[in-house]
Amino acid sequence: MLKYKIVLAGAKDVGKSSLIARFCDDVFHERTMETIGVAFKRKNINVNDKISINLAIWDMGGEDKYKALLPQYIKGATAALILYDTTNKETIDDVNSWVEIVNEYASEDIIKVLIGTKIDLKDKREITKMEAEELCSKQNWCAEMIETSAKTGENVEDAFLNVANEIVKRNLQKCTGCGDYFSIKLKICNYCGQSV
Ligand SMILES: Nc1nc2c(ncn2[C@@H]2O[C@H](COP(=O)(O)OP(=O)(O)O)[C@@H](O)[C@H]2O)c(=O)[nH]1
Ligand SMILES: [Mg+2]
Repeated sequence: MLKYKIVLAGAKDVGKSSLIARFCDDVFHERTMETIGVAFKRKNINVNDKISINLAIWDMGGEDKYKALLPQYIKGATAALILYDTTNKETIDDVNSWVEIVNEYASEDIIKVLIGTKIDLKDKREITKMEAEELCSKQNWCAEMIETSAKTGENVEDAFLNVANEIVKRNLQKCTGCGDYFSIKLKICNYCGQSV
């Protein structure tokens, strides 16, 4: 089983824990417990019928005092999901500070995705998708963004699937012999011995 670490970051109450709960356990709670420090979950995801990868998903507490933990936890991460709340403008202003930490402490080739949350709250929306996309490219935060709702489940699976697809694209190659996927760092398939 191929294992990868992904880290969620973003201001308090943007919906990090809720996104993980929807993705991992298919549940949603209107009232959630504040994440103290760092929480952790594992989940397998199938990228196509051939590859199943195991995601170790790290949930960071959003308060400033926990921001100090990110440098330590982002090390060795394959992807960082940076969340803002589409119903709270302040949270997108906070994205920059999280991206800066990721850029400083993560490996250079880390996959970064910006995620807008709570799109079920249509009447409360303060940031349009277009505004977020513009900010994202102007500030050079990352290449990809997606909007989600942990309440309805909209785009939640897709948010993680996009990351998983990108992980596969960057890290694995398909063996011309057996058809299995193996690390791009290897010159010989570790399943059947076929050389690249
Ligand atoms: N309506 C709605 N509420 C959400 C959504 N995601 C999270 N929430 C609510 O926002 C609050 C904070 O969520 P939480 O996951 O604890 O945020 P965290 O601090 O980033 O982990 C909770 O009351 C959640 O129920 C969503 O997609 N839609
Ligand atoms: Mg939380």
